[in-house]
Amino acid sequence: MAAGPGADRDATRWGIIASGQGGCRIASQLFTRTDNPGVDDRIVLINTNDTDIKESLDRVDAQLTMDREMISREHVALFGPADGTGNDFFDGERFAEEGFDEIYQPINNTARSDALMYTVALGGGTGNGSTPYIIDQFRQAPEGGAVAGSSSEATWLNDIPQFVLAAWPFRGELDQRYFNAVCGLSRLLMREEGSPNADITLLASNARLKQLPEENNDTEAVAGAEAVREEDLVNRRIISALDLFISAGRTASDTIDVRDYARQPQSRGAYHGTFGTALEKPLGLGLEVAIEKAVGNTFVPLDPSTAEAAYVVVRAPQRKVNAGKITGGDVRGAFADWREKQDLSGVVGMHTLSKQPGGGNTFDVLVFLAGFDLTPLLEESRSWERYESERDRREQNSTGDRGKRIRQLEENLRQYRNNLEG
Ligand SMILES: Nc1nc2c(ncn2[C@@H]2O[C@H](COP(=O)(O)OP(=O)(O)OP(=O)(O)O)[C@@H](O)[C@H]2O)c(=O)[nH]1
Ligand SMILES: [Mg+2]
Repeated sequence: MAAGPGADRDATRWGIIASGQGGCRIASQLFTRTDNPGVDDRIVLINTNDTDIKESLDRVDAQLTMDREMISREHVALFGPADGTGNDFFDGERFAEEGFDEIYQPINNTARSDALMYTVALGGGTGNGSTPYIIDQFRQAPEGGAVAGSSSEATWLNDIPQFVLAAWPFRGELDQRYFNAVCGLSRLLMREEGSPNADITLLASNARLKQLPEENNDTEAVAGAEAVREEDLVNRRIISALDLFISAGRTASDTIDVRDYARQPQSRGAYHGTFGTALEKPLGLGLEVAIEKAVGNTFVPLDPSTAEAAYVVVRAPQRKVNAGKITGGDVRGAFADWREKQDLSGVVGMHTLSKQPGGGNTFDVLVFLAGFDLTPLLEESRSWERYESERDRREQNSTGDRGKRIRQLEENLRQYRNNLEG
């Protein structure tokens, strides 16, 4: 998976850090491709459990472009006890703290980059427990936290942008999953003492992604095949969106820099966002129609009029862009029209046209919305009620300190949402 034809020395080099089973399954998709623009092979899978990592790779085994031994040697980190966390994020966090060196070394060796993208499923204990902890430690690097003790070469982490793709549970999972999800969201958005943690938490609801209409031919063909698991469909959609998100800083006419993705939402107090995609649309279809379609397909339920920031990335075949069949001006115009129609003129945002090497007759659209009201997500699958019932159940079997921490996480999330409204 060497730097491919689209590689550009000036473009942002991303590193991917996947934690827990869901996170590792999402990122394992990347090992199936000969070319990962912007990522190459800077991918690390971390888990408490070797069997789960094997399982993630088994799922894509026939399509792997790298040998398994090499993946195990350079792209895998194991930490904590092999029997896992029993779905408890407090334990996931503690194991990450105790095993930080095991986690840090492969990241430092393999995922050294200009920006980090974490992938995690929020319903679990391992990914959910460890990811906010690692982000917090890296935010303090190179001077502070666990990194300072483990390496003097941590300067690449200094001020590094940290994004997280966080998957919300499917419908009908156990209460504990929604409990984990709510607590994990709070910990990604804010450190426990109340300052920001991840730069942007990108939310993707499994429940929502499962029910969205099939997006492109590829997915339809796959969906037609037998024994395709719902997670695999969801994961492919997530990877398609991440590809577009990452493509924006590369060979584009109006380039969106990775820091723009964070800076503008953050100036409005927004540290969360989501994607919507419209893939493989025929060139000639109105761009505004495609943007609307992408907004209708957001990865979490939301009201777009509550967004604080909106970005649009259009990716089209290089030959068609060079021939003027689709231009940066077209994208700018469609983005402006759409914003006006949606009454989003006051919202910050940017747009870009990125070029896909080669030819073809279709284009892809990504919208990235940030800072929207979280209520529809917290109501989805009765997530909040289920969080509360698990919280109350735990309070009855009181475990002192943890009970206090849960209240703090809840308060932080409330505070974050209030700040957004203000
Ligand atoms: N998007 C997505 N979600 C998944 C996938 N596999 C599991 N999940 C979700 O992940 C949640 C469970 O988290 P896991 O990632 O399995 O947990 P973990 O991080 O390994 O932590 P443990 O609880 O210690 O096993 C559930 O809510 C599932 O819906 C996947 O392949 N893709
Ligand atoms: Mg697990």
